[in-house]
Amino acid sequence: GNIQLGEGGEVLKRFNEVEDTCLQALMSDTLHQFVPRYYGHISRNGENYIRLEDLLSGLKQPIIMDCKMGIRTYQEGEIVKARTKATIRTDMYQKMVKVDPTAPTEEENAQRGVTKLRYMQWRDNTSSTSTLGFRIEGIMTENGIVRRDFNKTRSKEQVTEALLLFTKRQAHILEAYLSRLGALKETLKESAFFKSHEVIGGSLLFVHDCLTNKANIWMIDFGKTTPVPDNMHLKHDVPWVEGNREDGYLLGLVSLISLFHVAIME
Ligand code: 4IP
Ligand code: MN
Repeated sequence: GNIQLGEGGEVLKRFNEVEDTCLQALMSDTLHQFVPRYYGHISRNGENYIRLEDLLSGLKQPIIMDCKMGIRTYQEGEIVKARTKATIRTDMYQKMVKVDPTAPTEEENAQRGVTKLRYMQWRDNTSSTSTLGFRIEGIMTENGIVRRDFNKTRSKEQVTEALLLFTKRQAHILEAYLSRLGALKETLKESAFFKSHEVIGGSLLFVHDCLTNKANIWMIDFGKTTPVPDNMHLKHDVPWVEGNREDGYLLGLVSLISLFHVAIME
């Protein structure tokens, strides 16, 4: 996709102004320990890239899970766009039909398209995003096999099942993740960046290595993370109503912690 390997063992990600600004700010925030190290940007073959620490460097057999955090994955501006200048997306209609042929309305079938807002809301409601405040986007197991078929993984039981698959029920790995999730929660509460930013579409990347027994989590993907006005402080653990900018990031983190607890008991 939009990730490449750089020369100094770093990772190059397609440049995005919003993400670049966030990463810069994060380097001097308490959250820096949960964010890949940022080395500025670089231009290569006429394309601009963000240079980031390679989170997999030194790992022999990394096992990876990407969880997209928050109770919604679209920005409030998407609602405005749908109301004022709705673009009909055929690609999103097709992605929708592939997962559930009965999902589109008669009108959507007739136009063979949906608005981005409609697609994103459908994705959030079909997965665990709306109810649990996060969803599993993908899991890569040791032989490099990637599973991305978690679109309809919605209930606590289904998510727990996926966590057990990801960790192979290894108690020390589950415990290492729990401890890291707890530390992240405490750090988020202290973070000036977190108070002042609406975090949409950001992921937690879970990485462990069967050979070294190390397990870690990282905050990644800040392309839709935006500052709120100076007089506004987000709580991240209250429901979203249009205009309050709340993302439910902490609701998702609390769900994850509780489901890792359930997984340990299984
Ligand atoms: C994707 O849907 C993700 O929601 C992307 O969000 C989003 O990109 C894409 O919108 C949308 O098609 P699937 O994951 O179901 O394929 P993210 O970047 O957070 O992964 P945006 O642009 O919203 O960041 P389009 O408009 O880029 O296609
Ligand atoms: Mn992501």
